[in-house]
Amino acid sequence: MDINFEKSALLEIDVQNDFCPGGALAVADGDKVAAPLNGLARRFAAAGAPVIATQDWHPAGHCSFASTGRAAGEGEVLWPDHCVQGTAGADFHPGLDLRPVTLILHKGFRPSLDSYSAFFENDRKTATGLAAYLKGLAVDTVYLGGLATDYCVFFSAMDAVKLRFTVYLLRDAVRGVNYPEGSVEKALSAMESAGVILL
Ligand code: VGL
Ligand code: ZN
Repeated sequence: MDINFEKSALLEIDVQNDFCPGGALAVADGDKVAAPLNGLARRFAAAGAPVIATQDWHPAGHCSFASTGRAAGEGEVLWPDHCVQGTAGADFHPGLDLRPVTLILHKGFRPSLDSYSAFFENDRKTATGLAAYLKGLAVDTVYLGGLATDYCVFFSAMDAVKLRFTVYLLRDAVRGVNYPEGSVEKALSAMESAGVILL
């Protein structure tokens, strides 16, 4: 793969224990994204290019947890308790090499607001600061992988397109929840239609 490291960043989305087999919100084969991400991250690091790892980072009792007893809004999905700050489930999967990572970004830490995207929270207005960070480094192209294809990877990719980054999705470095059934296929075709380049 020919990469312009001067203008590119690698985004490793939510490669955390709770999204891997045995975790609270396990994604099938979620742990398999680590190896391809590591290979690419080492190439970015060797070139001095930014590698950002995001961490879903919820306080206990977070609004996205079904355990709150809250009714889900229209089209909203509530989840089992997952990625609670400071727990083993919130830790990065041990297979993810953190040495090449230049920035760890926590998201979803506000009690009453969730954040699927690495760029904007689910109110679609509150910035995480990632766009400003990347613009500050003169990055115009992002390579994306991680978990989950149909949620955090999807929303991150769509926001990156809206922010006018060139966006490459690392097809072998993503896995999905696929809830509701068919959501992975739907997410992949929506990303392609929006201009995300599948690698
Ligand atoms: C995610 C559901 C809830 C994800 C995070 O990382 O895709 N999905 N929180
Ligand atoms: Zn979450």
